[in-house]
This record gives sequence, structure tokens and C-alpha cells, in this order.
Amino acid sequence: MADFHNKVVYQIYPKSFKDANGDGFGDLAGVIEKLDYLAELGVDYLWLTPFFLSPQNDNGYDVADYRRIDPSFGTMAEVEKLIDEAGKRGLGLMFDMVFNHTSTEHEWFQRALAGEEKYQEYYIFREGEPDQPPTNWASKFGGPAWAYAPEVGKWYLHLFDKTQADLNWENPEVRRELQEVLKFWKEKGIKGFRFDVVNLISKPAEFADDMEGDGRRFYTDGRHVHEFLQEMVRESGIEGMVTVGEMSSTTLENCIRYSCPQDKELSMVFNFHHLKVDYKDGDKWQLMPPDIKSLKELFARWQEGMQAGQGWNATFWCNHDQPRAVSRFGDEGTWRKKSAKMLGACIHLMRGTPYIYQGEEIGMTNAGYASIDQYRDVESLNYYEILCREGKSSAEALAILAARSRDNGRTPMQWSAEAYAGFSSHEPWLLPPDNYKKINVEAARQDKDSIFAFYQQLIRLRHEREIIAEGKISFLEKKNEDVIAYERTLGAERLVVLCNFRGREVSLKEKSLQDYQAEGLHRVLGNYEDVGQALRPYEVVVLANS
Ligand code: TEU
Repeated sequence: MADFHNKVVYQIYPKSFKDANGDGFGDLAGVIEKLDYLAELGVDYLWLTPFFLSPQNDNGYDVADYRRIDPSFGTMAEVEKLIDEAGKRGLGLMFDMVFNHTSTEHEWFQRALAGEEKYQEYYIFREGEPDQPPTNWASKFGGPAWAYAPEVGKWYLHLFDKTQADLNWENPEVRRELQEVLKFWKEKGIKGFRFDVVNLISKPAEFADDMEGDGRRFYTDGRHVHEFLQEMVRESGIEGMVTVGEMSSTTLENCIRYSCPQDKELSMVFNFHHLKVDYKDGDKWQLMPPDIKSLKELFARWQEGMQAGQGWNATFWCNHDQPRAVSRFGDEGTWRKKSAKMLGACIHLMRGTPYIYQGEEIGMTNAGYASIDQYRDVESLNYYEILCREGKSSAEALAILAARSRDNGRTPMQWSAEAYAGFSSHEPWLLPPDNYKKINVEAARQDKDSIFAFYQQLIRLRHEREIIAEGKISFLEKKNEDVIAYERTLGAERLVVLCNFRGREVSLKEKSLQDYQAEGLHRVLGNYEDVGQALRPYEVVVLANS
């Protein structure tokens, strides 16, 4: 049994977690302060998003030096203390490696701009006239994927912001440099890595215009990606560590290869298909309510498909790029607590390793901003301009951002009802929603029936019951438009999870709750006190025969 199957990972966005030095930005000392809280929750690993030296144009995903700590987060001594203190509490650290691109402030890029050919080979530079980008590809943050560097009279590729230049993985020297970075952090005593957009690293041999899309089909799950990952893992000696790859617009077939043990690539993968079920026509910037039927179909396809191919999913609803799940798939009003618990159980009891994003365990909601001045995210600011240019009114564009902006997931962690949610003594870089006075860690601690307490139970269940970590999964109620349900089995053991995604009572179609009970299954967890006749609003009930 792989040792990450029964583990739970907690994601920390340090800039918004806890500000220890009172400058309005979260920091590493703040994370150290809250380790006891995380140990109390019961998680096993902490994934920290990047805190490396960076101009912060994309909040640290624009790395200028992979081995130095950005002073706004703290010092190397604090990182070492964090590793040490976390270890004492049984928490393993996972650091975030942004290897698809570097900041244009990275020394390599600066030397490339200064004309050093060796470093131009580290990136993807192309000759061309200043008014004619090499291809028509689009950046994921809006606008073209190429920027012209007048210093050298060439274009460079940036799939994200223009200050995030894509690295040239075809160059073995680049790959060796990155392997050294992994060795450096491994030696510091961390336990694992998260690899940012790592399925985009292998670019095509020829760069051509994309007549059907934005260019992604040419570089997503690219031609050498599996080779590159195998080499990286082998050469840097990280095989025994826990690793997760962020896979953008990927396929099931590739994700099996990325995560099946025999290929020796990664422990597990994030995919995002289930987080597009509220994108109208597949467009993030067009609103529609989530389509629960396709959500269920996607879960079934990925859960059963990864099982068949021996791949392993990282299961999650939230991260620093996503709006809050309770606002999106649940109900942030009347049914906030019930729906947050249901959502938690729905993914924690699946086959895969669950991730909790800071604040999810207390049911934090979207930001609720009403003015563009409140946003900070580069993608949100770009798209606000784009939407307005396309003819949307400012109010319409703001309504879209209110549902879709990445800043929804980046508001400060709500620790208490004190000023600035107890996150900082200073006005924070991004404001918390007003509801922090009610929704906060201190309040959750005083409530026996809190979302926090429910998450503790979910984590404990995974640790205690092998069926959750290792059982087979098959989906139930496939025709039911309101319910996501599945069964786990391990030998003679059974565990059935039934989730109502509606704010009203719904009935089961295949078997009633009474039928399950008659088969010898009893309630082991739920967000109502008993088992009812049908599923009540946002009810989750977990039944087992042992
Ligand atoms: O995200 C990659 C990514 O594809 C998303 O940001 C995506 O562009 C967005 O959700 C689309 O709406 C990773 C990091 O998680 C993100 O924070 C970085 O901005 C990005 O890579 C670039 O490093």
C-alpha cells in the first residue's frame, strides 16, 4: 500500500494564512504560529504555495530564485524552523515547484536578455518582426502568449503572464538545473513536492498557428512529458517522496501514466475537469449554475478510470485558483454548514488523496467584492479589461469576477471576529469578506457541530478505515440528477456515500435508505443526526457494514 493513500494534505497559501509581523501580508512565521491548529485538525502533509524570491506579479508563481526565500515571507532560518516544528507534530511539508516557467527577473532570463546565448537556450526565444508574434497562441491569463524582447530582437513564449517566461525543457541543462533544485529542498528535510502546470513543460518540435484553439493542443501533455518526468524523478532521487502534479486540460489516459506506480513519475495528479461544470460553453468567463449531472459523470469517469489504470487522483474542490466550493456547489446562506460538510465528505471518501484548502474546513465563502479596486489577481484584472472591451458593462464584468475570480480563494484566513479576521493587525493586502465576524476558527471551535469538527472526523475515518484508502469504488445513482453517490468495497466490507446536492429533499432512485439498512449497512457519519426517509437538503449520509 502506497503510504499516501491514507493521508490528507492541507494547502496553505502563505500570503493569506497568518501575518505574524503585522505588515498586512501572511508569512512563514505565521504558518509556524498555526502549526498546532493544523495538528489539531489532523492532516498529514502541508503543501505551501511558493514563497521563493519573486517580484510577486503572480503571487510567487513567478520565481526569480528557487533557492532563496522572498523577504516578504521570511528567511531561510524560518523555513528550516518550519520544517523542524512541523516534523515534531508529524506534519510533512510539500513545496511548490514552478518549473514550467521562471520570472523574467530570474538570473537566467536576465542573462538571456543581456545576450548570453547559453541562457537564451534556457527559454523559448524565436526570431521575428516586432509586430508579428511567431504563432497566434493565447496566454492563459489573456492576450498573446508571446512577448517581444527588444534587447535581443526576439520573441519569447509565456503561457502565463508576460513576466513568466516558459523554460526550454528540450535543453538538458535546464532539466539538470531543476533536478538540483529538487535535491536542494530534499536535503532540507521536506517530504514532497507539488509541481505547477507540469503537463505543459514539453513543447512541440515546430511552432505553428492553432486554427482551432488557443494553442494548448500543441503543448498540453506534450510529446516528451512522460520521459521528462521519469528522468526528473530518477535523477533527483525523489522517488520515495510524495509528489503531486497539477495537470492543466489533461486526459485520463495521460493521468494514468503520470501516476501509475510502475511508470515512476508522480504519486498523484490534480485535474480540473470537474471544476468546469459551471463554465458555459467551456468558458470560465460565462456564468451558469453547476451541472450536477456532468459533475457526477466526470467523477465517475475519473474515479473508475484511474482505478482501472492504477492511477491515483488528488481529490479537491478548492485551491488558490478557484472560487470557494460552498459558494459554488453548496449554499453560502441557509445551508452553509450542511452543504460544506456534504461537499467535504463527497471527495474525502472517494478513491484518492484528499486536499483541504485553507479555510475550507470552516466553510469560508467567496469574497463578495463589489468594486474592481478590491481585486489583486493578475488574471482577474486582465479579464475585467477584456470583458469590458468585449462590451460588458462594469456591473456585468464585476458579477462575473464575483463568481469566478481567483481572489475568492485568496482572501485572508478567518481566524477570529477581531479586526481583519484576526489575520493581521494591519490592513491586509486583500480584504476578508464581512462574514468573518461569524465564520471564523474561534467560532468553529466553540461549536461541537462545526464544519471543522466534521473535517476532523473525515480525516480520522481515512486514517482508521482501510476501505477508504484502499477500497474499490463504483458509482451509484448514475441517473439521479440531484445526487452523487458511490460505494467502496474491500473484501466483504462495504461503505456507501450518498450526497444530496440540492437545497431540498430528494429521493434515491436505485435503492432507498431503508433498503441499504436492510442489507446490514448502518450510519457511520452524516450531517444530520439520523437516517431519514429520503435525503434532506444537502444531506450526506455514510453507511457501512462494519
Ligand atoms: O495554475 C495553472 C492554471 O492553469 C490556473 O491558474 C488556470 O490558469 C486558472 O485557474 C484558469 O482560470 C498554476 C497556479 O496554481 C497558478 O496560481 C499560477 O498562476 C499558474 O500556475 C502559473 O504559474
